Amino acid sequence: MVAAAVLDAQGGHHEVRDVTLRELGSHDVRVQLAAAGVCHSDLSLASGALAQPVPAILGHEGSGTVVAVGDAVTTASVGDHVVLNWAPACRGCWFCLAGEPWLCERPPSASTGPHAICDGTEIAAALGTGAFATETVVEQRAVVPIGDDVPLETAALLGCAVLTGVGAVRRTARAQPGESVLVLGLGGIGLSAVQGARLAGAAQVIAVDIAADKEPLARACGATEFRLGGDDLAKQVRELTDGRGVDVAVECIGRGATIRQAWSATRRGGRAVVVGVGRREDRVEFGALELFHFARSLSGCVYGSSDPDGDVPELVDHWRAGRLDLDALVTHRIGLDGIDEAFARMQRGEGGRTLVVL
Ligand code: PAD
Ligand code: ZN
Repeated sequence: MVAAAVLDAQGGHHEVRDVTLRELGSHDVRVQLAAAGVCHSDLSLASGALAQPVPAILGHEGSGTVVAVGDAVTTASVGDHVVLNWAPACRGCWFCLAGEPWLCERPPSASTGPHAICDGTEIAAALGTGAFATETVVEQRAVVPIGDDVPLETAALLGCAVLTGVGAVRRTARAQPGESVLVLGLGGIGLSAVQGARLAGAAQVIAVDIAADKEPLARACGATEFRLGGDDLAKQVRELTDGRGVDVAVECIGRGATIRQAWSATRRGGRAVVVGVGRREDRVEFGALELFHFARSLSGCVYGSSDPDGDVPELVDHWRAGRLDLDALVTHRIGLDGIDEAFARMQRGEGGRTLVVL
């Protein structure tokens, strides 16, 4: 039996239950989880802002130890420390072959049955990972082995926040040494984007949130300036950048209003990247003439345009060299019974990442 935090209904609460995981298929691995980060995407899946069949086990930012492998598994062995990958690549579809595996159109969960069962009820795994549990079963391509020297608990953050936030700056926006970077929204994703800007060698990293207590967290991650968000944000940012606006703006909230602010704070010819996952009905408006006048680009961003199989080991190397600080992202540690409270804290804009320690 495996203990799991089960969400019965969108808009409902989590309850910790004993569940039976699906049997190990020949291409599957069973992972005993060490930790799982609580991401805003989990909150969106729980609240109904994003579609999710229920009952479900959420959690997609996980790390742990492989405890069993199917007979056809070649990429992981029992005892390996691994990070979960919520967008595993098939390596054969059009997107994978075009070098954009984060857009892979053949997710593994499509082919498998229910993830778990409790009292005869089938339970889904959100994003195929189901990391809010003591163990999970995933396809081998959904795990990335890491070295035993990486602290297994904080390694969980590599599986979403760090890959996404660092990738948004370095891969999606291709920030260059000496550039100015604005990060709007300082949760786990935004704080990771701040670290991504530092890694990229940005000369100026302007961190913005509506919660003033994010300032020390942002500075610990490499922010050179902190500002409180508001309607005059673009003006504040122009004042900090010789009247031009930033080279790169990264929105890590997922609201039309803040996407618009990120766009307005970007210099002519600059790049605005939207990492935040917005609501279907939300809208962003800009004038048609603005596109010509400002010649900015605006792009969406899935998983930081990262390929976890290559990018997780690279991030681990940055951690080894002291250039990436995983501890600086974590402000709370909870058990499986603390997820609803972590969501409430997130809605109040409190703290950095919360880790469910398993
Ligand atoms: P979080 O809730 O921990 O952080 C969001 C932050 O934004 C908080 O610090 C808020 O205080 C702050 N905020 C809210 N409103 C404003 C505002 N008007 N101005 C300034 N700051 C504000 O979330 P997170 O860091 O876990 O995730 C951030 C987003 O990234 C969220 O939309 C999530 O779904 C998305 C995400 N995208 C991907 C992807 O692949 N694109 C992956 C993972 C997460
Ligand atoms: Zn996430």
